[in-house]
Amino acid sequence: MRDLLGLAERKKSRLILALDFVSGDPAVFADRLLAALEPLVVGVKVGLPLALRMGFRGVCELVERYGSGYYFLADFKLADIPDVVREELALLSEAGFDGSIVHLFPMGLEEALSGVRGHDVFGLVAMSHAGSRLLDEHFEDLLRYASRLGIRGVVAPATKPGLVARARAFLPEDYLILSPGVGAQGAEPGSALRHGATFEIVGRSITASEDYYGAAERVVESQRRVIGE
Ligand code: FNU
Repeated sequence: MRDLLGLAERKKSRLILALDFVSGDPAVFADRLLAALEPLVVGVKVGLPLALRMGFRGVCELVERYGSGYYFLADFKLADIPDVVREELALLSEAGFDGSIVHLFPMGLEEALSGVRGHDVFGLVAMSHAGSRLLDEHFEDLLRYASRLGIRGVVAPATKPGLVARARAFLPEDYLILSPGVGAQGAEPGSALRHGATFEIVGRSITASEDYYGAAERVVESQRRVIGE
C-alpha cells in the first residue's frame, strides 16, 4: 500500500485529483493526465463515471500503470449491508486501490471495516452540494461514529468550511480529512486546508481545463501558501 502522507511530503502538495468526467477515449484521457500530473498530484480518486466508461479492467490497468507515483482512492461511496461492504473493500484492495470512500449512515460497520487489512477507509460525514440536508443534519452523529470506527479518516466538504473545522476539532489527531468541492463547486484552493483538512479533492477545474497542468499548478501553489512550503 502506498504511503499517502509520504507522497504528500515528497511532492509538497495536498492535491487529490478526482477523475469522473473525460473527453474522448477515457483510457487515453486518463493516461495523458496521469502521465503529466505526477509531480503535482498526490492521489487519484476514481469515480464511478470513469469506471463505467473505462470498464473495471481498464481502471485496474490504470492503477497498475501509475501505482508507483500516486495513491489510488476508490470513490464508489459504498453503502450496503456489512457483509457486502466487507467484500467490496476486499475486492477494491485486491484491485490495487489504497483506500475507499464509504457512507457511514448504514451503521453497524465495525466488523466489516476492521477486517480490511492494507486498505484505508474514509467515511463520509457530510456532502458538498447545497441540498444534502439529511446527511448534514446528522453530521455530529456521523463524526462520533467515524471516530469510534478506527478508520483512516473522513470526507468533509470544502464548500462548508465550518464543518471541516468542526471535524478537525472533534476527530482524533491521526484522522485525515479529505475535502471535495474546491474549484468547480466554488471553494477556493487552499481554503479547506486552512480549516483543518489534510487534502483537497479537485476534479473538473483541472480535468476540464485545456491547460490542466497549469490548473493543477495553481491549486498546489495556493496550497503551499497555506501549508508553508
Ligand atoms: P469536482 N465528492 C463531492 N462531494 O464532490 N466524494 C462530496 O460531498 C463527496 C464527494 C466527489 O466538483 C465527487 O464525486 F463526498 O469536479 C467528485 O468526484 O471538483 C469530486 O468529489 C469533486 O469533483
